[in-house]
Amino acid sequence: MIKTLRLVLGDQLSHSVASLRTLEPQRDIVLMAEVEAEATYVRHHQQKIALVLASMRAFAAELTAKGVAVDYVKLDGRHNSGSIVGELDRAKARHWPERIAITSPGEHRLLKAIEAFAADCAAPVDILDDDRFFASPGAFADWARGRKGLRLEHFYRHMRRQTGLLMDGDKPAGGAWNFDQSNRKPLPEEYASAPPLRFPPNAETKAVIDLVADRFPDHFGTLDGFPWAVTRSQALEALDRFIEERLPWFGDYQDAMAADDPFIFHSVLSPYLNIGLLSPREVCARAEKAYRDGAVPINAAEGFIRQILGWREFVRGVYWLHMPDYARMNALKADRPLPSFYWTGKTRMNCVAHAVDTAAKHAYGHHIQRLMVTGNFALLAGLAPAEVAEWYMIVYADAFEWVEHPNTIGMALFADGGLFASKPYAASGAYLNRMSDYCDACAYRPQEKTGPDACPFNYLYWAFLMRNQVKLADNPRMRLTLRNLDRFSQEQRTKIAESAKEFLDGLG
Ligand code: FAD
Ligand code: DLZ
Ligand code: SF4
Repeated sequence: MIKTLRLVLGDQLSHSVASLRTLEPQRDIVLMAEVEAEATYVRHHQQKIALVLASMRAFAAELTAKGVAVDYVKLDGRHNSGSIVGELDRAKARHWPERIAITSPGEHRLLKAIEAFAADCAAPVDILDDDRFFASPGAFADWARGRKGLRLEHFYRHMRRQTGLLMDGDKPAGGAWNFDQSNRKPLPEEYASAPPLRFPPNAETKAVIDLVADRFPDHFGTLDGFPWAVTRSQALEALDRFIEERLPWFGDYQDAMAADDPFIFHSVLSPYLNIGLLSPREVCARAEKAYRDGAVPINAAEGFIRQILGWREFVRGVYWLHMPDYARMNALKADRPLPSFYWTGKTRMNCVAHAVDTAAKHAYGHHIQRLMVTGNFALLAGLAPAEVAEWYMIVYADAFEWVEHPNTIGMALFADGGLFASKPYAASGAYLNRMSDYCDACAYRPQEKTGPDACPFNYLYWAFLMRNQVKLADNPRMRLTLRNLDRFSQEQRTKIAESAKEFLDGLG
């Protein structure tokens, strides 16, 4: 009889993950299972499924090479039950373990399923905290307790002090907590950025790619040119390359967008962080070292570390504090169905077409593309938050609910009523025109406010404010904007409403 059956999920591919920490190779068995349900509870991008399964196989091979017994269930294995809990049941019957160890899953739905399994299981089941993060859900809840609004900046400073990252004694390195003001530059006409490292698939990864193509042919996106690292050592190479070649300019151009450059100076490390090939601690430590060594400026190191030590931890805290209700929030009562161009990219809006195309080809979009193009459009057009959240879960390789839900429902759509965003991230075409080159080749004109040639973001922006004026009236950060709206003549309002109606009716 084996002592402990240890489950490792597809986003827990860290050798130090809690369920492996006290592993006794002679007496324990590690269970890893490829299951249909995890690929289809939302119909993930084909590249995401291939990334997770290929990385699981590589991780299992690493464990086996270390002398660990791994019970690995393949997707096309005989009698595969199709679900994680089904595979736990089958493994229990195969091995009769004394106990079962599971690192707490990253998504609420799977945690509930595993808790139900544990309640019914004759052997004790230890559901262990996933401590690969800087802050546990409990520590976040302690920090949040009694606060009126949850603000990233307060949490981030708390985390800087707690971890000592970018701190000189009790003072922030570089003399300020936040260098965001210098991180909003549009790209110059001429610039050069090195693209992220690509990793040609080995035979096992190719087999997974074929399997995914066979089993999930209708899922969004393409598998062509699958570029992803599937092992920790490859992910470390990708990290090295980013620190050397892109981090120095990350800060300056963090908010910029370019039609021909989907990655610009971004790290493209989120899938590796989210499935456990890299740890947030080591990634932040590398960025800090580059700053201390004089290789990157403070606005780059700080801007990058803030995303991981700040935003990534913060949104996870919000998720666990408010699930399951969070997934259903709809403070602005938005109910328009997702237009088909979110899948096909067939729209005259060049910025949106590019965002969808980048998602299909690369299973990627950088933050401003997600927030200010597809997110902003969804906010302005009043798309139903649950449909939008499902879209974001589907189209990106890094999508996991704990990070995707707060970013979509809270940050992009303000559907949580401003739980942590101090105002909606609504913007007209002027913002997109300033921060990107999409408008140059667009059928619409960013300078025109209404009418058939006007950029839809322009009239949808004001129509959004008109529609939500009462709901937003008490928001101090909206006062100036709403005062501007009050100055509009009835004729201007009518033109905006007509243009918006015509455009939205045309969405079908
Ligand atoms: P970089 O720009 O290089 O940033 C470095 C790292 O910081 C990222 O790898 C990521 O781990 C972290 N990070 C940056 N911004 C955020 C943020 N807002 N929240 C949490 N972590 C952040 N990120 C996901 O990992 N998974 C998602 O499913 C996801 N969904 C999103 C949905 C919407 C609507 C929006 C607006 C943002 C979403 N994000 C999500 C956050 C962010 O857009 C991605 O983390 C980032 O674009 C990943 O690309 P990168 O690795 O090149 O990031
Ligand atoms: C994303 C994913 C996919 C596509 N497939 C599997 C799988 O077959 N087996 C597995 O253990 N994990 C998979 N995952 C990751 C899970 O969806 C993830 O662990 C949960 O969403 C919790 O974050
Ligand atoms: Fe997007 Fe408007 Fe610019 Fe066209 S004109 S690319 S729709 S912002």
